[in-house]
Amino acid sequence: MEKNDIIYAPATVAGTGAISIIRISGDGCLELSDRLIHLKKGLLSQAEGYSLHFGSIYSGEELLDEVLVSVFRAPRSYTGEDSVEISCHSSSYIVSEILHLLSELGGRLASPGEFTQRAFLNGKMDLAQAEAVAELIAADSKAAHRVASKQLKGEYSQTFRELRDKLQELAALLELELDFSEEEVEFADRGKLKELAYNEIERLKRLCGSFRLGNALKNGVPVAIVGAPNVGKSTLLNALLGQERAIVSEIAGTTRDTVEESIVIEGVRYRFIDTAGLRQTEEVVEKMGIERSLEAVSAAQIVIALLEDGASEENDSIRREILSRMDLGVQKIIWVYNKSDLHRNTESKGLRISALEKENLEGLLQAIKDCALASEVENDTIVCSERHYAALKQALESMERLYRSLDLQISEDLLAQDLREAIASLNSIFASVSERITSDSVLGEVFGRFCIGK
Ligand SMILES: Nc1nc2c(ncn2[C@@H]2O[C@H](COP(=O)(O)OP(=O)(O)OP(=O)(O)O)[C@@H](O)[C@H]2O)c(=O)[nH]1
Ligand SMILES: [Mg+2]
Repeated sequence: MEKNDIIYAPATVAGTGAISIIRISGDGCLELSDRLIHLKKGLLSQAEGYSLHFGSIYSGEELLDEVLVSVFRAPRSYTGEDSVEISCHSSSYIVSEILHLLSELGGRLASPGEFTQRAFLNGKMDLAQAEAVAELIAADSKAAHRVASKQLKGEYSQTFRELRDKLQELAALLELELDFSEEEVEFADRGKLKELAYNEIERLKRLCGSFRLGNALKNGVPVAIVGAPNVGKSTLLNALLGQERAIVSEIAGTTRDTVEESIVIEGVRYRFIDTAGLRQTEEVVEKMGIERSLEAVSAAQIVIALLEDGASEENDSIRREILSRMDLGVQKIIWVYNKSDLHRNTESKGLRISALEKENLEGLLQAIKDCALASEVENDTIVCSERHYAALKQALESMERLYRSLDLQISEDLLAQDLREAIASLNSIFASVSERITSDSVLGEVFGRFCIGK
């Protein structure tokens, strides 16, 4: 891949809208565009930056389309290079013909994410911001959008930069100790080092912990509906979705497999998962279904445990079973009594609903919303990228190793090595190109997941 060669790609999906946009970027792309597009007067290569032009594109002698052309001059463009955007009519024929002409004129079809990769390489954004571009495009709910746009604005990177700076301070303290080690003075006080390391470990832990929520906000909050057979789990799923998605019957053991459907409620996407009823059984297929139910419990952010009034003993064993699969530090559980329509005279306890009569579903929805957002503090950094999470975990491991070693008589060299590793892990999250610490494999991983044209 040459550094500034001319790349082009459609930036819009073919054939769906009225207009399609084709992007071109690289050294000499204005001159190349002049050979493709005929303006009434003047040339694109003489146009000012940030200007809009009307022109025609010919395929041989024949008029192909009349187009609008935006010119962005370096460095004030998305990629930081001279760039052009052609808005043409959204015919798949017109688009493919223009792409063909661009190729004949010497351009190269961009690879996925290559425009953003150039923006990164030209110092327009750091790595986490570049990733946020893809997240923003994929965001399909307000919550996912909010997380992505915070990351795009760079507040997110700032958190990691601060953390990295703290670790560098620690490294400096250790180095002092190294310098003086010949004279057998323990220069930096180990207690102080430990305290500093401890604080950063706590911060790393909090950030790692936010991944579960971040991932949920991005991909939808998984909400598992579990309980004994026949308590009305499938009825509840259907009621929440407002559609007959799962089969309901009075036969216990109707649902054999997990059934999943997602909806957006007040800006947050929820993935509701209906499961097979929990009970002792020897039946092979049902057993497999029940194992899946329990896996759904472990994987959920929120568990709706559906119980039946009166069935106290059965409820107890189910309670235990569910709780044994949960990490209550991060997962939330809502205990719900269903079929309140059958127990009108019972004293009310807990959250009572009737899935069948759609009674008090608002109460349940409120409880779900409270759980989903309880841990989301407005100004907190929420990690939602798998890649960042992996890097954070690595940094955390290195720091914990360092922390343990501080008590032992381990040489400063080794301590410094742990710190260097932790710093490198953090850098890999947000590094900007000027910091020269991003490897090609990281770039490949990040930009390979983009769509073409971005
Ligand atoms: N009266 C009343 N009946 C309900 C209510 N919710 C569900 N039912 C009935 O209970 C029976 C079982 O409902 P399902 O939704 O299939 O129960 P389930 O928990 O999915 O059962 P399995 O899939 O077998 O585990 C059906 O006959 C429903 O109509 C409710 O709130 N009130
Ligand atoms: Mg069911």
